[in-house]
Amino acid sequence: MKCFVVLLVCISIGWVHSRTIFQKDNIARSGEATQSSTYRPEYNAAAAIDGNTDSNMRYGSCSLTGNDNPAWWRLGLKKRYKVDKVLIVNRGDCCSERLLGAEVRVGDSADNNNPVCGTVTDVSELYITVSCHGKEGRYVSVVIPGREETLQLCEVKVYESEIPSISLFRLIRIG
Ligand SMILES: [Ca+2]
Repeated sequence: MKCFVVLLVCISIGWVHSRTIFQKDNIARSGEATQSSTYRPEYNAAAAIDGNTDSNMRYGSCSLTGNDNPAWWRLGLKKRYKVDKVLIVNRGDCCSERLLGAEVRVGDSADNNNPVCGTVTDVSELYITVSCHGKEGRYVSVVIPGREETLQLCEVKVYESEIPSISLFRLIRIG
């Protein structure tokens, strides 16, 4: 009986661990990105979801729009997700302040007219996290409203909300 309990505990630890890894997956990598305009071909929207967080624009892993009003970048996901948080890697070699006021929006509208999760108010750090608290949708957008601006994103990572689950630990306890 003791061996059986130990086995169950081991299985449940592995199961919980695997779920933890799954929940931390960056779902942005499987989406398709587009933006209001592209300053030069190498600064295309997909550079912000290529998995490379290099923040130096010259190394070709950042997206960059023209001077648009509004400038926007949009990620189309393969299905609807409940979004926990969005991590943005800002440009590091220049002009980080351009991202001030940028809004992260999540929803089902393909024209960026979606609820706002949060606004970038501090660009002192390269990595900016915006909490979306489970807002649901197929699209994640970064929009700079109200002015002409260039939008530059060296990486955007999107994390899904945790999926409620019944712990096997609990089942064991019940048993
Ligand atoms: Ca990148």
